[in-house]
Amino acid sequence: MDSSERSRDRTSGRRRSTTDARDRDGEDGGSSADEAEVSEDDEDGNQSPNDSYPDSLIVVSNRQPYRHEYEDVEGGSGPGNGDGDDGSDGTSADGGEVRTDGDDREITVDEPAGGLTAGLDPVLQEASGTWIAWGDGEADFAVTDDDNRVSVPPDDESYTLRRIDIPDEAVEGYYYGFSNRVLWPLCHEFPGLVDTRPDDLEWYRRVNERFADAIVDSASAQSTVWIQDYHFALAPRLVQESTPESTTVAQFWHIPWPDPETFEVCPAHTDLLEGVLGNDLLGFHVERYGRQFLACVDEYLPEASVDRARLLVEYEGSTTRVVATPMGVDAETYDRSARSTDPTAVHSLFDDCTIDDDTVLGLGVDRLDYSKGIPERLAGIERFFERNPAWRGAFTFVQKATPSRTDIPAYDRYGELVREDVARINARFATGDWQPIVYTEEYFSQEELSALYRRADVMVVSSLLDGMNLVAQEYVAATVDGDGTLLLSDRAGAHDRLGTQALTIDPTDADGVAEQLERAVSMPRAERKRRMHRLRTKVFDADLERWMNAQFDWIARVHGDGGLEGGRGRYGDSNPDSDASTSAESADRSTGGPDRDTHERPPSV
Ligand code: GDG
Repeated sequence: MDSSERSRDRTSGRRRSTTDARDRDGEDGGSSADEAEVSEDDEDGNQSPNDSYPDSLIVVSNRQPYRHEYEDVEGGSGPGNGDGDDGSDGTSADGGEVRTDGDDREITVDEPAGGLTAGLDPVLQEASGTWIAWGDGEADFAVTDDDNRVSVPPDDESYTLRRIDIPDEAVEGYYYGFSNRVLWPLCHEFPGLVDTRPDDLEWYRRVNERFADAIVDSASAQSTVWIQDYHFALAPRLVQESTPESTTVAQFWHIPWPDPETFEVCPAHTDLLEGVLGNDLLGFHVERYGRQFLACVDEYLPEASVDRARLLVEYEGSTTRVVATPMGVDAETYDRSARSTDPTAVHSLFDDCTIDDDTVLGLGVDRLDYSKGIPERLAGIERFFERNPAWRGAFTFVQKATPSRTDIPAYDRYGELVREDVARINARFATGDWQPIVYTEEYFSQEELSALYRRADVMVVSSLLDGMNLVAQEYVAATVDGDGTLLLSDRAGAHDRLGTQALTIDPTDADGVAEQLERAVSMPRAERKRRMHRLRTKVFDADLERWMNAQFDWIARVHGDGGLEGGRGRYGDSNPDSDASTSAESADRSTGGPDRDTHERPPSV
């Protein structure tokens, strides 16, 4: 893979620590991998150290939790392939000191710094499991054993990272091709953006086979295989066919599932359904995606028997249970991070402009992805200034956009469109010392992002379709002063849970977005705080850990005590995630920090 490919997506920065390549040669690396294998292969039925996690857990994802890079003389290894597909967040902060010494190249390790990878890393550490992922780092295979395994974390080796070496051509076909030129636009209901190239499906198949082989090789009868996302629609069936009945195969699909009419556009759509039905458990963020999946099975796999009431599919002798478990964020970390920032820290984030302390600040944070509705949001902001000239100079909208998958033409065009819109709106409304939209494509550390979230008075999430949307939840978690308003698209999965306390928008209705912005900036402070207080309760109560536990609870029922009949894919009916508790502790989080003044400086709108 070339370095431009490596740097074209930028949402995956990591914390970085330094390892000397020489330390990894020979016995050192080999013995640590062996140790990890011993614990993984403990088949005596022993519980893993934390009983809430499955024994012999195998997590599979496109993105890996640790990436090894050669440190170059300029002092920067690329941030890798990341595109936030798994909701990962991260920083690209440099870790330890880097030394160069002739041909002895230093190797750095980028570590997960947020999102799903950071959330699962401690789980794998406690479960002593295995993580299988694409090894996309330049030095990844310099530190692995003959089976492409390395023990991680580097400073406290406790689980096995098994890397899949994917050649550049295969990456282009599987990742930048079928995954993101076909499945992503289809699942987000953009059939017009589907770009079907001749070899992409075949690469997708082959890479799925490679992953499936590695999974089967790592799995035992007691294993739980937990596959992440749409990059692996074909692997589950391959794994199911080659593992014992007692092995559990589960998958979480992080993006929406389309309706049957849209799904039919997908090449090999029945193969995909058969592949996904290799899972004992299939998770979505919200039930309607699961129902659309069932509708597709009903429509295109006549031999399958679909129980829509119980969300079950029987196909070729096995059963797949569909569940909805909405993903949360690591709310504690955003809260802590926001509390520890200096409120003036945001001043240093923008080189070319200053944002006054009394400016009312709107904020958008997104990958530059056509599903996020950024031009639609900008149209709403434009309408807001048309309707409310008194807010010129007093309200600024910061749009933080992270370039993603830029080698795909639809993404490149989208970036251009967004930049043109920003320039046009700024040219139309700017005054001598103020501009309505501050636009940046800089990558911010999680700390910087938290500071920005905390400072923002209004957050706008205007997705045209979004599996969940973590940004909305991160904003709430970081609003530690309890004062801020969320405008949330009714097409984001997050709306199902947060919609009653957020201000709902239809992103395609510019007037409606402008009206809700007006409402947000003129809302009495007491109402803003009341809404935010409730939002914070919801976000803290349904955080990342809660989501993982809900998934593991379901997984435990596949073959465990909760299963009614035993055997592959047999389940009980009730949802183990009762979703009931509202902790007093989390309800009290919207306290602390200085109170902000009311927004109502210009005449109310
Ligand atoms: C997919 C689904 C679902 C972005 N810029 C920076 C940065 N980010 C982080 C955000 C957030 C993540 O990227 C984006 O997550 P989203 O959920 O908003 O969207 P997708 O990337 O499309 O994720 C989505 C998710 O998977 C999980 O299942 O919610 O629906 O599309 O965490 O914070 N993080 C940092 N600096 C940036 O500049 N630190």
